[in-house]
Amino acid sequence: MRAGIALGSNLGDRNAILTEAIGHLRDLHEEGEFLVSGLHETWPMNCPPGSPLFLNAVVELETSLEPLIFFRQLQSLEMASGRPEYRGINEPRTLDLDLLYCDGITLCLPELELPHPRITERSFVLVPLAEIRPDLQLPGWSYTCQDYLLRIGTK
Ligand code: PH2
Ligand code: MG
Ligand code: MG
Repeated sequence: MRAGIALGSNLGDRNAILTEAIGHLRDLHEEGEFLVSGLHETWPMNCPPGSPLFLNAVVELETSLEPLIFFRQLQSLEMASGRPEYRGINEPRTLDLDLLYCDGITLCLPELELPHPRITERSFVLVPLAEIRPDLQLPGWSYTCQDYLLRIGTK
């Protein structure tokens, strides 16, 4: 199964944190191509006033783990980066790892929705995702990733 993961950091040494997280994701990757976008500095969207700039990236890898099990692995990596379990909404964080999609699987659980419901409105996800998977079209989408990006622009 190909899984897409959005990475974000706006607290601490963002570059080192994302680089290390990409290394951990590479360890979870099983076979075939490991796709990784560039690191993009982005303005905080829907965050508390005065929030620092983010560094964002997207990775696509191969895993045979069930989506929920894989999601728990991502949560463990977030915790290992020093991120507290409970915090205010969109408070600055060392590491945020959002599971974007697992192939064409759809899932609607309280803790995990697939595909991630806000991909198409977030340029900080669409820009790096379009770098590695421009033609991606997920369940429920009318357009490809590249088309959504053209519609909302890069801001
Ligand atoms: N993540 C959020 C909310 N806002 N803005 C940017 N630029 N990058 C993010 O990763 C981000 C955000 C919720 O997780
Ligand atoms: Mg997030
Ligand atoms: Mg998250």
